[in-house]
Amino acid sequence: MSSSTPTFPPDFTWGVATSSYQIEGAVHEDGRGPSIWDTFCATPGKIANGDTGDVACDHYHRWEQDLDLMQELRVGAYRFSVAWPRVFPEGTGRLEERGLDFYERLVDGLLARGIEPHVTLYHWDLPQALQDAGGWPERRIVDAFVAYADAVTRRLGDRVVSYATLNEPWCSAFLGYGQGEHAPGLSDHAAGLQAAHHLLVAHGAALDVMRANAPGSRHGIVLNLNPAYPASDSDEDALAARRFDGFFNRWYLDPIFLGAYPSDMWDAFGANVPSVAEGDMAVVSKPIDFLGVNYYVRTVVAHDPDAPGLALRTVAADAERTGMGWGVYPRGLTDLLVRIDRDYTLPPVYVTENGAAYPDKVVDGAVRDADRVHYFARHIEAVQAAMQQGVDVRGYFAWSLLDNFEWAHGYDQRFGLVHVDFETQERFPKQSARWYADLIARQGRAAAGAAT
Ligand code: IFM
Repeated sequence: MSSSTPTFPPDFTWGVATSSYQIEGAVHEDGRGPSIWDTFCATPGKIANGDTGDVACDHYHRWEQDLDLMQELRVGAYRFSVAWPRVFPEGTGRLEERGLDFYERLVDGLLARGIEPHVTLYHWDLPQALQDAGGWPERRIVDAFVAYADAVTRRLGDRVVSYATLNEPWCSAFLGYGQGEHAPGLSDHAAGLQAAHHLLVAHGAALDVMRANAPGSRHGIVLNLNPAYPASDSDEDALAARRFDGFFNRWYLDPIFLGAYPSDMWDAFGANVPSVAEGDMAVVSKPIDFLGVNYYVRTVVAHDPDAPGLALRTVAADAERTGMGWGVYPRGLTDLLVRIDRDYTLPPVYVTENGAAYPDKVVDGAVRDADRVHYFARHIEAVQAAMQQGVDVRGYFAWSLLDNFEWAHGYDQRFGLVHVDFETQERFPKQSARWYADLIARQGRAAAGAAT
């Protein structure tokens, strides 16, 4: 890093993130039940190359090696998710202790290495049995989630620094039930909105038991937020951007922080709006200790009267793109953090995911991923810019520790700081991992007051 290395507060959290289905493999081990992603992967045509999470990074067996890698990279925190079907193979009822044993070993292994555990309860791998009973669009899933949250927090307790109920409910609901791109693969707008509502109710309903079981932990939620910019100065484009923002961001932020769905979107969704039981919004808007923000892209939006639904289209505005084809716009992260801080009364914020896939090349046993280094450097500066404008950001988690199973893209897209050879399961840090380790070390030195 140059002399322009940003300086963060000494207690700022520097972490890496992963999720269960994307790295664990071992899908038939220790009593794990099937999840909707096992089923989706087995459905021809859903995943690139017919890839599955059956083996993934084999983290279930190689977790100690992966924890050692984190320690080598000097990360202070690890955000991972618990697989619901390892804990309740049928979704409810019979508890599988061996599943909890695995996560307990992981938590203790992290603590032994001086790394903070940050747990996400739900990162998309719903037990298939619950989907067979209707999945997130069915109200009874709320009780099942509360029982699951109870079991995990009861076992892991205060050893975990933070618990997020959900990761990116926008994806679970709208990609899973509304647009069919993710498991369980339904394309039903109304089902997507009802799923979103039950995800939010489940989040709020679980908080009390989570706090009772782990009073010393922080409890919150992780949202993927996508700032919308109008394609022109016209009022029509400004309104279209506002609608996109409503669909993507406000539909989740408003219920959590204001206790109501945004009225403009409620009207726009018409007959597809979810049924909301009395008292639900008070449950959804229970206070939380932190908000996790996942940031990857911004979206430029134009009014399009011929487009179905919200009468808008997205415009490709950013010349620089990642391997996913996603535009690179670091300033969007600053704008987003400043804007949500202005519009809501926020608890402390963590950037719980940020990162990029690039078509890495292994040359002479190394991956020199300068593009990823550049991506991270600019986004970390963008976080600092938001903090300088008063946003209370407490931490940053790079996505992801390892190259892993990137959902419908299978293993084609590599987000890792650490390269994984999926044939041999050999891992080695990329240039970006060394760079991130160096950044963390420099922040540590700055914290200790030493010259950099
Ligand atoms: O890999 C995903 C992760 O599971 C959720 N957030 C976005 C990442 C990149 O697409």
